[in-house]
Parts: sequence; C-alpha cells; structure tokens
Amino acid sequence: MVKKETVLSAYELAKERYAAVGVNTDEVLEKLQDISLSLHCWQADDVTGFESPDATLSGGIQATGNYPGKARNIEELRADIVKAASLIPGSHRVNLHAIYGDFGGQFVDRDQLEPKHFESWMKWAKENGFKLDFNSTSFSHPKSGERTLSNPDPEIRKFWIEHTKRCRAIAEEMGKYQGSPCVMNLWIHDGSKDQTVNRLEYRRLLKESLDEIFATKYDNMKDCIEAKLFGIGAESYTVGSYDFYLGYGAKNNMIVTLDTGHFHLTESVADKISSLLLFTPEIMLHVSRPIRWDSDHVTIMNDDTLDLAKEIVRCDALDRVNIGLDYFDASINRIGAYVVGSRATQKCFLQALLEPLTILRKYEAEGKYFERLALLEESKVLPWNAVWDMFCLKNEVPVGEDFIANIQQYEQEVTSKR
Ligand code: RNT
Ligand code: ZN
Repeated sequence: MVKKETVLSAYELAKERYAAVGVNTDEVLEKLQDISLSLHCWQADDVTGFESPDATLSGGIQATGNYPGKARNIEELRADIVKAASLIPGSHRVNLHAIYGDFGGQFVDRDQLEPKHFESWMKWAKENGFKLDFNSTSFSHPKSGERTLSNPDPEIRKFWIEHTKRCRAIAEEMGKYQGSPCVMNLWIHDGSKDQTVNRLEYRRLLKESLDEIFATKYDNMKDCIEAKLFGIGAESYTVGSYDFYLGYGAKNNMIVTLDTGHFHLTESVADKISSLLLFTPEIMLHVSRPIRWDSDHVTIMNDDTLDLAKEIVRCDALDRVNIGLDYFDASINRIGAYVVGSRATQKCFLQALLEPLTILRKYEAEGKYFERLALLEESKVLPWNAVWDMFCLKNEVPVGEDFIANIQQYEQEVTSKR
C-alpha cells in the first residue's frame, strides 16, 4: 500500500517544482476535479445489452476475447459500474445505449422505446451520484442490415427514424430528471462492404432522415453526431463519414463526436479540436485506442491521448468538450478495463493542465523557438505523478497500483462466480 505520508511529502516537493515554471498545482487539482468522464456502459458486457438473451453484436463493431465474468443483466452491469467508479477519482457520468433499457423481461422493439424503460436507470444514477448520457442503437437488430437511416427502403428508414426520435425524447427526460443536459450520440454503421455506385444517394437519404429526426427542439438534451472511417464488413464506403457529419454539424450548429478510433491511423484527432471549436458549438469525444484499425482497445496514457487533452486545455475549451470513453475489450477483466482507461484519460488531462503554458506562450510570442522546444521537453518529466497521487488521495480512491488488488478481490468474490 502506498503510504499517505509519502504522497503528501511528494506532493509538497512537486508543488514547489511546478511553481518554478509558473504552475499552481492546487489550482490544477481543482480543475481536474471538475472534469467528468462519461463511462460507456457497454464495456461491462461486450456491447450486448438487455434486449434479448441471445443478442449478437453486428454493425461492423466487435468485442474480441472471452474473459469470464461479464455482466449478464442490469443488476450485474450496475454493480460493475459502481465498483469501477469507486476506483476512479472524481464524479462521472454513465453513457447508456438504447439496448440497455430496463425491459422487465419483455421484448420491446426499438421503435417502441419510451422514457419508462429508462426510469429505473434515472433513479439509480441519481442514487449513485451519476448523470446519464444516451445513444440510439442502430446495430444488432434484424432491420440493421447494411443501411438504416440511409436505407432506400422507406419502411426501414421510417423504423430507424422513429427509433432515433424516441431516443431523443428519452434523453430529454433524462436531462430534465437529472438537472444536467443529457448528451445523446447518434452513430449508425451504414455503409457498404464493396464498391457502391450510389454514394450520393445514401448520403442524401441520411441527410433527409437527420433533418426529420432533429426537427423537434429540446432544452434538456444535446445531440451529437458521430462519424466513422469504416466498419468490419463495410470497408468500402461509410455513409456517415467525417466530411458528411462535419458538414452537417457546421451547417446546423450541432455537436460532432470525435471517436479517436475513427480516423486514418496517422491522422491527428487532436488537431481537429481547434477547428471544430470555431464552427460547432461543443465537441463530444469517444476516447479509445485503435490498434491497426478501430479496434477499441482500452485507452492508455499515450501520445495520442495526451495530445488530445493538451489541445483541449490549450484551447481553454474544457467547458465545451464532453469526454466520453468508447472501447470494449472482452479479453481482460472488464472492471479493470474501465478503471485503467478512465484513470489514463484523467492522467492525460492532468498533464495537460500542468503544462507551463504562460511561459511557453511567451517564448512563442517572442520567437524563442529553441526555448519553447526545450521547456516542452522538460515539462514532460516534471513530477506530475506526485500530483496524480495527491488527486487520488484527496478523492479517497486507491493511490497508484493499489487498485489492482481491489479489482482482484471483486473478481474473486463477484465476477468469477457468474
Ligand atoms: C462505433 C462507434 C460507436 C460505438 C458505440 C457502442 O464504431 O464508435 O460509438 O462504439 O455506440
Ligand atoms: Zn464511438
């Protein structure tokens, strides 16, 4: 166990060291406290949901691995999220998908969803100090096929328009109930495995569907639209590409979701932040870790995530960026996956907040580029970890690697018995 005194004295030294470059660590701790992550409910059960016991995941996404102990029902899923949150410093949100409704053993089709199917979630969230976010679900359904909202068949399109409209109404109720806007994400897998000669037509249909879906204005929810590069089985064409949603978002003043796994692997998602901030109202993030493709590995503290956090802080945009996580790894302990990914994301934001920006900007303004580069390099090795440990201590969650034993115990007592 990391000793409390060790954390406290290391923090005092770090505080002094950061003060030398003009950074107040006490203020940084307060700012980090205000950063909420939206924990994606679907890591707990490999994106299965509660619609039917034999649901299979479709829509070009995949959770690989068969680590034992996944959540099998609403109680287990909630317990796992509460457990994970108890090991993550700060207060956070929970991001639900439409297939996670409390259906009470009945089959409720997607075009029949109502706020009542999410009432118990709202109560649970309130009792446990979470706010809820929401997602429509277009995948894992007999009517999903290659296309949903862009389907040339008016019946299928109507079905998905109805589903998405209902999801917005549910998000509105969630927002009202919790006194904090519910962020509702719209992602559809629509695309084509092989070459298509109808690129424009499907995009036109999607635009038409979106116009109809978003015609109703709400006050307690925020819409966001998520683009993607390709999906498994839809490698040749994605209707909702980044160009498509960036255009739609900029034109209609809507939030665009940046999933860090939805771009070419050498493309910088961090560099998109400042442009989006100029043309769209807010940003929604799906922080993930793509390995070779949009593989949805557990987020770690790597350059991509650090760059993203730094850009947001450098743009002074923490109040305009909603930070959601989106990965699903079925090959390791799933609660561990939540905790590692969330803490890694927070560590990135902490380092971003600890950047000696005032001095760096002064150097830049004076054209002192060697000095800027030197300080950027040196700031990477300033004792940020002492500030991180202090953050965990203050929030009464395990410091450092101490949470490993905690998760092992939960595995022994709970998840291994499933
Ligand atoms: C898929 C998108 C989408 C999903 C979730 C489950 O590639 O990233 O956000 O991961 O909606
Ligand atoms: Zn995503």
